[in-house]
Amino acid sequence: MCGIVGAVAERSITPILVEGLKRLEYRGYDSAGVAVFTQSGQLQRCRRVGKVAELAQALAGEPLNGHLGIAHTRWATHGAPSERNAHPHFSGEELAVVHNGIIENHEELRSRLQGLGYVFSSDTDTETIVHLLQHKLQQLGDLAAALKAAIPELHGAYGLAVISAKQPDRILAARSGSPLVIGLGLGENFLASDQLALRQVTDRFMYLEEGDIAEIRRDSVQIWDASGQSVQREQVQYHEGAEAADKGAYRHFMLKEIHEQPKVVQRTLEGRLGTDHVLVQAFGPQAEELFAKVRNVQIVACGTSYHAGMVARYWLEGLAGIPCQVEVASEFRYRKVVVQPDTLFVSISQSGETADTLAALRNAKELGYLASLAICNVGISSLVRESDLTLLTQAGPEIGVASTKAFTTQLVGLMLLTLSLGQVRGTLEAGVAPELVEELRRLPTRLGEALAMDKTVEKIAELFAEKHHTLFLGRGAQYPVAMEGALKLKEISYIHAEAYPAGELKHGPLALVDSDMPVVTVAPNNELLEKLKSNLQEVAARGGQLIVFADQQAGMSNGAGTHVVNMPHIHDALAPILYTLPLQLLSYYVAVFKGTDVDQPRNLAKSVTVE
Ligand code: HGA
Repeated sequence: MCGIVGAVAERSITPILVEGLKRLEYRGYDSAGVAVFTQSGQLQRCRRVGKVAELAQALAGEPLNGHLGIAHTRWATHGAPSERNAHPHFSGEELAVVHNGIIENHEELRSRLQGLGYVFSSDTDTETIVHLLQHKLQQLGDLAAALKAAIPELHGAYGLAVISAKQPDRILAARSGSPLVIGLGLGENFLASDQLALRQVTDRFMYLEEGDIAEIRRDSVQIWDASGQSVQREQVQYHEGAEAADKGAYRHFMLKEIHEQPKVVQRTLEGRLGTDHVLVQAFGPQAEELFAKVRNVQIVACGTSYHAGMVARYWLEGLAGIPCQVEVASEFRYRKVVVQPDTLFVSISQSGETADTLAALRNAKELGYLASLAICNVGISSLVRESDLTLLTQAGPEIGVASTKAFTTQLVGLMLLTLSLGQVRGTLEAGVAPELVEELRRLPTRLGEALAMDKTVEKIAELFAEKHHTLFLGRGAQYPVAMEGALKLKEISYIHAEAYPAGELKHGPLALVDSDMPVVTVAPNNELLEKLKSNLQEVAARGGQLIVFADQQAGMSNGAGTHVVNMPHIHDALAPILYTLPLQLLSYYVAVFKGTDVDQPRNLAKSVTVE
C-alpha cells in the first residue's frame, strides 16, 4: 500500500518527508518520490524506483530545499513500477499530486482531459487527478475551490495531497476510502496516510473523516466535510501504548494484537472497496486481465495461513463458483502436481519468507500456472517480489508468535479475492457483491463487539486449567476456524487439541468424549445449525463439557455442562472472521492461566524461514 507524507513549515521539510517515507516502508512499495516548492520559486521533484534509501541518496546528490512539499511511496495499481509512474505527478510546472487508492473512471477522465489538450506522461490513474485539478484551477483560481469542484468527478477510492506553485503556503488534502491524518505542530503542520510517519515531528493529530477536504497551512488547518460544511475534527494526543513494538497497557503482545483486529481489518479494506463492489486493481495493474482468465484456484500455505486458505475454498466455490484446491506447502512442494489449465496459484504467508511456501511458489512457476498471487503482510518480502500479483494485508508488525491479526486480515484479503474473481468472471449471484461490500464495511464494528466478550471468555478459560485434551468442532467454513482454534490452543497452552468437522464426530472421536474432554464449538446461525445442534446432543449425552460460541439468534442456551457464549449476529459469509476472535481469546486466557510464555511459546519461531 502506498504512503503519503506532506509538510508545510519554516524549517526545511525534505528531511521530514524522507524520514516519514522511511517510517511507512513496512507497508510495502515499489517506488518513491518527493515534490518540493524550492527556494528558487519552482516545484521540483525527485523520484526513484526501489527503496526510500535510493531516493534519499539521490536527494543527497541534488538537494531539494524548501518549506512546502509532498512525498509518496507507491505500490502500483495502474501502470508498471517505474520512475515515470512514481508519484508525485505534475500538471505543467505548477501542480503536484500524490495519491493512495484507485480512480476507477480514469479512462474516461484521461480521454476527456486529453481532448482539452492535457498531455499525460505516465500510465497511472493518479495523473488524471492532477490534470483535472489544473483544469478546475484555471477556471476558479483557488486550490481549495478547484479540489472541491474536482472531487465529484473522481470515482473510486483516494487519499490525496496536492500543492501548487501559485499558492505555495498550503497543502490541500482529500479523503475518500483511504486514510489521512494531519499532524499539528507549532507554526508548522503535516499530513500523512498514517500517524506513524509523523511521530518524529509531533504527537498531536487530527484524523480526516470520509469525504473531508482539508487546507493545511503553517499556522492554520481548515476542514470541510462531505457536504461542504466547515467542520472541526477532534485533536488526538498520541499515547505511548499505540506504538507497534510496545505492549502498551496489555500484558502480552498477543492480547494487544487480538484487540487490534478491528483497526487492522479496517486498514486492510481501505482503498479497496468501491460503492458496491471490490476494486479489482487493488491486486495489481494486471489483475483484471488475469482474473478474467482464471478457471481454477490453487492455494498453498502453512500453519495458520493454511487455515485461511481452507476458509477461502468455501468462499471461492460457494460464492464465486470457482473450483479451488488448498494444500500445505511442505506437501505441495515435493509431490507431482497435475495443473488444471488457467489455474491461479495463490500463496499466503504473514512474513512472505516462509521457506516451504516460497519453495512451493518457485516450483509452481515451472509448472504452467496462469499466474501467481501472494497474500502477504510484508511488502518487501521474497514472496511478494516473486509473485505476479499481490494483496498486502495491513496487519502491521505481528510480534506474538501465535498468529492472530495476520490470520483475520488474510481472511479479509481472501474475501476480496473471492469477490474480485466473481465480479470479473461474472459468476457471483446478483446482489452478492453489494451486500458483502456493505457487510465488510460493518465488519470492524462487529469484531469490536466480539472482543467486548473478553472477560466472559476469560472466565470460561478456567475450565481448561486441569485438562489435557480438547476437541474443536465446526461445520462448513467454520471447520477451518475450529482447526485454527485448536492450533492456537496447542501452540500457546500446550494442551492437546484436535479439530473435527462436527459430522465426523460419531465416526471416531466421540469415543474420546467424557467429562475430562471439553468440546469447543462455533455455531453461527446458518443452514447447518440444526445438524450441529444434533452433534452437540451426542456430546452432552456422554457427559462431555460443551463450550459453544453461538449466534445470538441461534436459540442456544446454557444447560448442565453446556456453556453458551452469544455472539453478535453476522452475515454467514463473514462468520469465519468473527468466530475466530473468541477462540483466540480462549487460547490466550488458558495459556495465561497455565503460566506459559504466551508471546514466545516453546519450540516455535515467528517466521519459519527453514524447511
Ligand atoms: N493507483 C495509484 C496509487 C496506487 C496505490 O494506492 N497503491 O496502494 C497508482 O497506481 O499509482
